[in-house]
Amino acid sequence: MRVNSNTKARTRAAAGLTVAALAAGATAGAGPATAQPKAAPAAAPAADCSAAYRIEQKLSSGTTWRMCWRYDGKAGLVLEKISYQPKGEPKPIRVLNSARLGQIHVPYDDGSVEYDDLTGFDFAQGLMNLAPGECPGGTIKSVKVPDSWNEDPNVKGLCTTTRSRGHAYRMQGDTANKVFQAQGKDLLVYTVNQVGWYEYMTEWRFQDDGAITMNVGATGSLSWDDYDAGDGRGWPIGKGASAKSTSHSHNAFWRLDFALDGSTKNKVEQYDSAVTAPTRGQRAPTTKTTRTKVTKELAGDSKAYRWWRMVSATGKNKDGHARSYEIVPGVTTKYPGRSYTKRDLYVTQYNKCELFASHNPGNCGPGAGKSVDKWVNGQTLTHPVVWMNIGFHHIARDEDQQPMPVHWQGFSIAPRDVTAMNPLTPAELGWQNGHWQPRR
Ligand SMILES: [Cu+2]
Repeated sequence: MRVNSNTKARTRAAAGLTVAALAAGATAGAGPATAQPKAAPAAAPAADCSAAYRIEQKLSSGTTWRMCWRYDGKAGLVLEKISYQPKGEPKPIRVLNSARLGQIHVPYDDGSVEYDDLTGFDFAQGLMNLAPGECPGGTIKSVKVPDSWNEDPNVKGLCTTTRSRGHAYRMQGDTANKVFQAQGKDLLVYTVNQVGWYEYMTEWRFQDDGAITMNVGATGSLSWDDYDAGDGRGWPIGKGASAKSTSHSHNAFWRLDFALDGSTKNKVEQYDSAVTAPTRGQRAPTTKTTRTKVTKELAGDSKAYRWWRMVSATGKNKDGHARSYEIVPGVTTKYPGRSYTKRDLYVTQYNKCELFASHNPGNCGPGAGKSVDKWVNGQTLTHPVVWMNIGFHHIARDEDQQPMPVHWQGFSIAPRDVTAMNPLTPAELGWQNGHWQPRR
């Protein structure tokens, strides 16, 4: 059982003090996170939001990400109007209207309890102050929590920073001493939300190659009241076998409202490949890939050789190919215990009332249902919304104390034909598009 709201409020107040004490102990102005927000460049397009709610980062490799943020009383951080502008593109390319969590569902293995952390357990209220050192090299923005329980509703809770991710590419040139290589850079945007004993990191990673990776990391502490799994559904975590932590699942949902090239009339496609053993005369097995156009709402499952993409209704790259974003599912342990966790991916027709994958608070009309699986009912997709369900079965281990190391779950979306070439192609190689001929 988790702590109740009152206890949790006390817990959070105590944690807040810790952060304040840390901040007070730091030398004023010394932390990298105290860097001043950068002024918007003169060439910035018409603002989609006021400066306080704008995130704009030009990465050293030349790619600029732009977006607006707001903070929802249940969903927490919501990123909107997200656009990507690699070097060489004359203007920002809109990718998403809105990107946010859609639920974190936490059922315990012994059947004693399950939590819907966003809609039922005050995930958004639990926004935590970040110490400067938690946002290395970045900026911590102040977030006003709607209907805050605290005297001061403002939390220094949103970090935007950059991080290296290692090689973006490497290629040996045609002379022995020429190596083309680049180190990838990412914009990171994250918050930490406390729910009971847990602290969830909601991390959005915007890569300079156009990919977006979204992850939820769970840390904090194992639930203190769950140390007595006498029914054999836990794992011993203290000396001997007296303290057992009940195993449970974290089923995280994301809701992505795409708007490729500024239009929500995107098309969904599913690709499946089948591998066939060699027939007489063939030297190797053959693989055939087929495309299925998804024109109606979908409840889909991840599997080997399957992927989906969202295709722009209007935009083409300089090769004349329709722009798209591929959905790259992450590692998941699908929880079959509830109707809404039974499938990995849902695509629903946009409905402004459909915001949470389970226990949706809004009344979306008679018979509409309260969970995402119910909203897949055959509607034609003219404005598809993607819901991704990534599950993690948490069987505690001795190393989970103390604090519990962050365990991550999430997935990516990756550009497919958004640009005609690698968006990080160095100028010298810009001519090597398609079946190029060696130059003499
Ligand atoms: Cu857990």
